[in-house]
Amino acid sequence: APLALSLLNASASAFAADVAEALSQHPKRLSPKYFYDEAGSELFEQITRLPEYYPTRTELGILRSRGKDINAIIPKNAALIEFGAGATTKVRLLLDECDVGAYAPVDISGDFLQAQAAELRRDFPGLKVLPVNADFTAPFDLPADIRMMPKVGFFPGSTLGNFEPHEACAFLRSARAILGKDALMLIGIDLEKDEKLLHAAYNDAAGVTGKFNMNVLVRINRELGGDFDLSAFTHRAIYNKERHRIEMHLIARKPQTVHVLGRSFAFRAGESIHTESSYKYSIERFAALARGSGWEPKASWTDADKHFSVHALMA
Ligand code: AVJ
Repeated sequence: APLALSLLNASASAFAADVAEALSQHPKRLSPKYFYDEAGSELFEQITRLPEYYPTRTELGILRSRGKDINAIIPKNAALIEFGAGATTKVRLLLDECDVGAYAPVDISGDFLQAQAAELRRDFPGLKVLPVNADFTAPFDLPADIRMMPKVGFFPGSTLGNFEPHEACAFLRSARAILGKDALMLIGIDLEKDEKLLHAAYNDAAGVTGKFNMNVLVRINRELGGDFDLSAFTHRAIYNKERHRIEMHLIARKPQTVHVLGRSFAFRAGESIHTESSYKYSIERFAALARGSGWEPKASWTDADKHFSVHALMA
């Protein structure tokens, strides 16, 4: 049977185990890493262009306007290691402005990496492009060619905000161990702001974020043989002020029982699956988190409205 065959696939079984465990939690939850199948990645690219979703364009504006300041503090002929390299828009801004000798995008999706690497080699002939196919949340080996070069980590997009604070600290410690002493790290961090702006950014009028959120149920149905009735769930993003985080939820409209992998999960009307947290920091709270993980804040830049920030940390 196709389901049995697909479950033989190692990643499908990891997906299956994670989903079964997460839906058994109280409250029910799912890991945001499972949003990014092909449809989810495309929906996220659409989100970055939504008028309400300010983070991407604001961070690009900072990287563009502060490129010279960033170049002034990174070591010459640096090796740039990007954690979770998606689209290359942001790194191209750094490559245009900064003296970078090598670029090592680290991502779990190998084919996407290879395609992007080929384009970068074409556009930046002098640059060594060394893709690393790995899960950046766990230790990985840097390519031999860059081990003797000064290292600069790059983690844009406030993707660090998807981690619980203790996980963010653990990731920053791990990145420091991988990059080594004297390394620099450039990190994009979304800043706390007017709740109306935060709420709009995750509940866009066009409903793209809702489709992005629902897509994880589509993926569970397709890849794990689940029977989620998509019309029986609705997207909601709330700002949890005391936790400083946007929470994305899928709310059950009515009582129902869902079956996945031979297990059944009962939902009360109004019960939610917590599918993602996006933590929002202040400059000071992020600096404290960085220090707690062994990094020393060296500089930070924001846009004029202080909606978003880019931080330079020293190992
Ligand atoms: C890619 C994780 C930074 O948290 O803002 C966008 C993902 N979720 N809209 C974010 C997301 C809903 C985004 N990150």
